Amino acid sequence: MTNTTRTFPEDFLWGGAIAANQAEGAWNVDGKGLSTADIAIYRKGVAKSEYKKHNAINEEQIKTAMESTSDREYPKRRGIDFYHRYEEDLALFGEMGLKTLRLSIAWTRIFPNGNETEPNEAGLQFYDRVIDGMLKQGIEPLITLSHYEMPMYLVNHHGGWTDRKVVDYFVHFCKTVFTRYKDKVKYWITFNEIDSIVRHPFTSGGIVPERFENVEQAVYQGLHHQFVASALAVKYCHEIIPGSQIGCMLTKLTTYAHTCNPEDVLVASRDNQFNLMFTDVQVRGAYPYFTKRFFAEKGINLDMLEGDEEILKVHTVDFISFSYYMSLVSSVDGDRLEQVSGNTTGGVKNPYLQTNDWGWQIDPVGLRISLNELYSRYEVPLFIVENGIGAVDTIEADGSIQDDYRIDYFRSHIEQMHEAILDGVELLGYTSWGVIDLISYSSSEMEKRYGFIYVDQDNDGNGTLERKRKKSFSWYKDVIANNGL
Ligand code: BGP
Repeated sequence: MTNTTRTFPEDFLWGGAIAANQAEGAWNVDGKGLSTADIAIYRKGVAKSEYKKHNAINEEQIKTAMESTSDREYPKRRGIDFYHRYEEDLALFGEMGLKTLRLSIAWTRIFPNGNETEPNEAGLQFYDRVIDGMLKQGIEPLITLSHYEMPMYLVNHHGGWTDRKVVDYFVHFCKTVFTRYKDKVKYWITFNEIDSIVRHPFTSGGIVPERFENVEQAVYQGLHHQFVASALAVKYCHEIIPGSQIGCMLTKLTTYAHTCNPEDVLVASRDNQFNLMFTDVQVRGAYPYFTKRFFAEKGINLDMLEGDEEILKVHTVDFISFSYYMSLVSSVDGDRLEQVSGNTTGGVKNPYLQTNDWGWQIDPVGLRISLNELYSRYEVPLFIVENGIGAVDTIEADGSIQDDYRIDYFRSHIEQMHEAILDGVELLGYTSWGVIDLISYSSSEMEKRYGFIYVDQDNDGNGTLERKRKKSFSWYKDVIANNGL
């Protein structure tokens, strides 16, 4: 029945999100192996509009990074030292009243090379402590199994996700953590932004472009293996943890047509269709009809094992989770028109919207559109697991951080989320991205801050790492205490 009362559901999961690769640091502690996130390059000084070109990595850069021990050059190695400061951070999350915290388990803490039979006990013990800490604060864990990383051993010896064997290794990792945390964790997510392998094949897929003759073939083969691995994770999650809920995760990119010229509308509709290809496979259990032509035109031939189609069909997800930061505009004349500067996904500038300093177009109504679009297409519960604004914060003379722009961003998005619930969309919860400041994915910078909690660290890693409540901290605390209203 449709909910028409002006309220959020009683058990709505208000929360925050972080990921191992951007928060933990401690990249070489307690037996952890190297992962792609530890190798991703710091792009200090690179113009924001140049990001796209810098998403790739070459042999020489990999060699240098593998030999380096610098966490100045490679900031994700130091994160915000959540590895050693998690107790203090969880206490702050508890104080804010978070009902859930989304975080990821680093594969390389549990299996340093990714392919061992026996897990690294010290890695498991770290997550024992974190999960117990969450439960002590009354915070429901929501765990991502793969968030922008993969063991470097598998990158160098198996071509990343292009090798079918990696599916087995990943499934072994999943079974290990399901078994370990089965009595404590109910909510799981398989691959963070599973579509991201297309935008950054190295971080998400362990694919080094120059090692492949046909990079697109490698990317879609890697994606196919991730789809199968994700479906098998769903299977074993349900088997090992009765009553568990496991979802897929998508970068939701609401895309508008630049004009009502049918050619523009067609381009935008195809972009939206492509965005939903990833959920089509994971929710409906099969590649959608349009992928046949898409793959044929690109000369892509997927190597599928007998039984793959059945695996995808049977083990579909319980919910769809997604990130939402911005909307995009597509045009048949895209190349001639003014582009949105900076953001990694591109597109034409929308004159009706403002952007943050990184060119991401702020569009709360687009969130309502996205929620309705996803729900009407699939009719399964949704979960917003990333939303927020990256901004440069300033510390005032009195030591406070007056981040009203962040409050405005969240207020307007939460309002639209509420409208979508009134529209009838079934929404499990909302976790703000970077509930505490952490290292940005796309720039590896610290100055692109998302948190309600400030972390004293600059782009070069200088700072005390002290945590400070921003103005938005008490604002979000009130939102949760009043169940969103
Ligand atoms: C999503 C990622 C996150 C996070 C966020 C913000 O795509 O899942 O890991 O980083 O985007 O992006 P950025 O850090 O580049 O500003």
